[in-house]
Amino acid sequence: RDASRDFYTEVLIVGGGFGGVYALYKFRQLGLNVKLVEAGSDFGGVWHWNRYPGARVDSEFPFYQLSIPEVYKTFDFRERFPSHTELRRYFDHARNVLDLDRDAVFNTIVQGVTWSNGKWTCRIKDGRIIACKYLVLCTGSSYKKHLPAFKGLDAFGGTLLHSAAFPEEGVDVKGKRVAVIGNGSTGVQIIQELAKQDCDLSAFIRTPIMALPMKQRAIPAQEQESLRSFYDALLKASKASKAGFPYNNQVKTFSDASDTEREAVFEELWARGGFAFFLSNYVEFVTDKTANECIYNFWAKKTRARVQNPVKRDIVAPLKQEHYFGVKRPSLEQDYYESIDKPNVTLVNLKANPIREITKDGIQTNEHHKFDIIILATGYDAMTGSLMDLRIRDREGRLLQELWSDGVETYLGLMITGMPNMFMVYSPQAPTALSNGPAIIESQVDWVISAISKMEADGIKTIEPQRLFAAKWRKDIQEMNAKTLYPLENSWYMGANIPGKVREQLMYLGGVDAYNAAIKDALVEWKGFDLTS
Ligand code: NA7
Repeated sequence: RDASRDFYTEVLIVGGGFGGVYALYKFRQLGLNVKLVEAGSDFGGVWHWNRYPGARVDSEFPFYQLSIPEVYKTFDFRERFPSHTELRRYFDHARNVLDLDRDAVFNTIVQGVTWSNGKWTCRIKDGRIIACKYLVLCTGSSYKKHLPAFKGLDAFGGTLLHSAAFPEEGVDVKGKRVAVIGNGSTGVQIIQELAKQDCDLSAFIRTPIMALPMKQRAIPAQEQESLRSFYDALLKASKASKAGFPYNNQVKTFSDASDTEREAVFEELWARGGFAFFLSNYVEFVTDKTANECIYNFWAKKTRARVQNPVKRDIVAPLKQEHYFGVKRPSLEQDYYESIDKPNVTLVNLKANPIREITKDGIQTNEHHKFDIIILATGYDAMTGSLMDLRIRDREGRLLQELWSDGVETYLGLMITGMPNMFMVYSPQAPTALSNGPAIIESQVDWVISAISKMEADGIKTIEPQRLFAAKWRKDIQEMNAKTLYPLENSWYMGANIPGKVREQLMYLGGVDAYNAAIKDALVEWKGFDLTS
């Protein structure tokens, strides 16, 4: 083994998406020696990997950015909901302005992490070893791709792609027969885009998503300039909100509002576009079946009116509610419902005709469909997959997979018992996927920075959560979850999209604001932590 490329750093950040970039920026300010390793060849995280046609974020301008003045003062967004190319331009800009490359090592896949003698040792796939005192995992929620175990998947003779692994040069679909399996937020964007191209498109739909109108628009330069001086305040406000956007909440409860008032609220939220209809709606939709049905009915009325083909209409927006609204992640669309109406688009309802196998030249349901290209928009082993792939062992040598074999246990969604000085960002048991990404990422990184600066100042060598506190954090989340409709849908929030994964709520449900209060409180007197000095 060539040891010449091994190194030690005080702080090692794993992952170069929003979390990693913000952490690198903050650790430099703290004056610690810091390095960032990234599996890909560039910064960007999900925006480095997701290059499929139509890829775009569902968080609106100006909230989907980091509160780093050097970057936001000099970057112009062009659209209310930026595309993947615009987001890569954003990361390139951050990279140049902050000279991020100075502390970054790309194409570096961590595949073994152990603790001994007061430091973490990371084994890299190519044999290098990197050691550190503090390990900060910014590996994201959606890194480990989910490839369903379809019989015959390997036998397909055409082009098989997962949505997160599109070639940089794109895929030519002209004149081709293309299948898209899945209609989560990814599938919706791909279907909407490919439907407009000269191809025969088939969308395989198991659970129809409830997509909401994006109301995309260009951001004029003048509007951008007039808002720029408020970015700092707006981004702070997003961290003090429920879901990472400073949206309004309803003043009246669902049950106190009359039918006319409810209808007016729905219309107003619908007209705003984006996630307003989801995040500013009556909060009871999460717990109350009647409120949920009422919101569903409004959504179905609006959506059904956009689909002319009656068979397709019933597949994507059934008249009678079959699934709860908003407890599986909704997504945003521009003209998805008009797109699927086109004659070159076929919908296959997988509830009636499940996939039996993938064949050499297509997909077998109760009939055989021939394809040149199959796109798996089948999601991720979300929240835990990227962490487990690091093959982290606790101080006793037990793998994270063993520790979490009966379910995830973290303290504050930030640390794991038995894993001192290891911090997680955009992690399970935080409001992660229920929040606008940068808002929760910054909240967590800011906490890690405060914790480590306090440790350094007070001569504390290690911190580690006490088991009782971690167990209570977990129990509180699951108890809160039991009072909601989340357990009734098979979402990746619940780990329910991956066969064999423990079915449990993976998100903290109290909102970004309450989460921030809880983690700050724990820091005051190191509540729930064991320290060594
Ligand atoms: P999602 O949201 O997990 O969606 C995956 C889709 O793939 C969903 O429609 C699934 O149907 C479908 N799927 C998964 N496995 C199968 C099998 N075996 N057969 C048929 N259909 C299947 O992933 P996305 O990439 O769209 O979005 C991930 C996140 O990225 C998103 O939430 C945003 O945060 C951004 P199901 O609903 O399980 O019936």
